[in-house]
Amino acid sequence: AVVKKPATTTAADEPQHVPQPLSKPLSDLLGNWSTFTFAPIRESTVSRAMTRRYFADLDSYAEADIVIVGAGSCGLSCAYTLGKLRPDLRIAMVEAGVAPGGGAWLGGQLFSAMVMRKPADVFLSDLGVPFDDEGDYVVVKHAALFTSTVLSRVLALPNVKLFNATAVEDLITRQMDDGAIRIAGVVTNWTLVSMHHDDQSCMDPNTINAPLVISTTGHDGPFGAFSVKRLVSMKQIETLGGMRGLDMQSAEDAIVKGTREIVPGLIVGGMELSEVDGANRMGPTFGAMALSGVKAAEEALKVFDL
Ligand code: AHZ
Repeated sequence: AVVKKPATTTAADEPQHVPQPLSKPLSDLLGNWSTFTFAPIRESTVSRAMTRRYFADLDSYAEADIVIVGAGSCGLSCAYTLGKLRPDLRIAMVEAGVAPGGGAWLGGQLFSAMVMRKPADVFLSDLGVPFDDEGDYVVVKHAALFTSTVLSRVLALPNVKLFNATAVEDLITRQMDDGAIRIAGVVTNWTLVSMHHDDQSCMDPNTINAPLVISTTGHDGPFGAFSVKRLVSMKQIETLGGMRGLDMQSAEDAIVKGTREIVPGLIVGGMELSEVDGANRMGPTFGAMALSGVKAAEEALKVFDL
């Protein structure tokens, strides 16, 4: 069981305007274009509107319940499932890129459509993403429809904060009574700052403490498989199995079944897991990424003793 730390206030605690559909055409409400003008503004007001919220979130999420590393299809599916099931848990998502979504903006091979094998269609239905039913598999007309929908659902949750353009650069560890190591959070830095580690003398990183980290950083590459590569270098796992060649039939089952807590405090899902287990890649079929995210969320709830 995990002890939750008290939260401070977050930017999400501020009252939000609830949008209402308009009863008239927009231009009726905007008035005459010849006399059109925006409400007044001062530059510092814009800066403060953004920085106040960002720093309130940094303050609040310095103690999170869960950190999800990587906002690709697996990480986003996980955040959606967890954030919706447990509004009491405060979830920080950390994404190295400016644009969240990872490899799921195209269906693969540079074509638009996204294929998901059944039973991943249940996840699409829950999200409200339409698809063509082709029997054993379904097709979303554009991968960006899936990615933008899951992203918008995640960002609308009051208990999830996405820190994008922020890379996880190390893991926080704690020694337990039996001598074993538990992962207890992440070390982060802004990507642009970290690019200058070589030409600046000292760049101190930021941190997020959390009793549980879910890593979904994708297969190996310049950024990918970050957490599991770090587990090897800190001698918490002996070696990586290395992602194997493409086999759609077997790869997706292996990723979903294998999604689990790899070392205490660190759950690994999505293609990062293929590097641990030596699982095959599946190429452009995305059901396993969605359902590995769902399973990672359920594994996380076990850690929270529920
Ligand atoms: O930017 C990365 C991407 O958005 C992000 N990421 C990686 N390292 C990070 C770090 N800190 C913060 N150190 C980091 N963020 O993680 C995200 C991974 O998304 P992804 O789409 O690459 O991974 P996924 O497992 O969600 O989906 C993989 C889908 C497949 S399968 C496949 C194949 O078989 O070849 N290829 C892809 C892209």
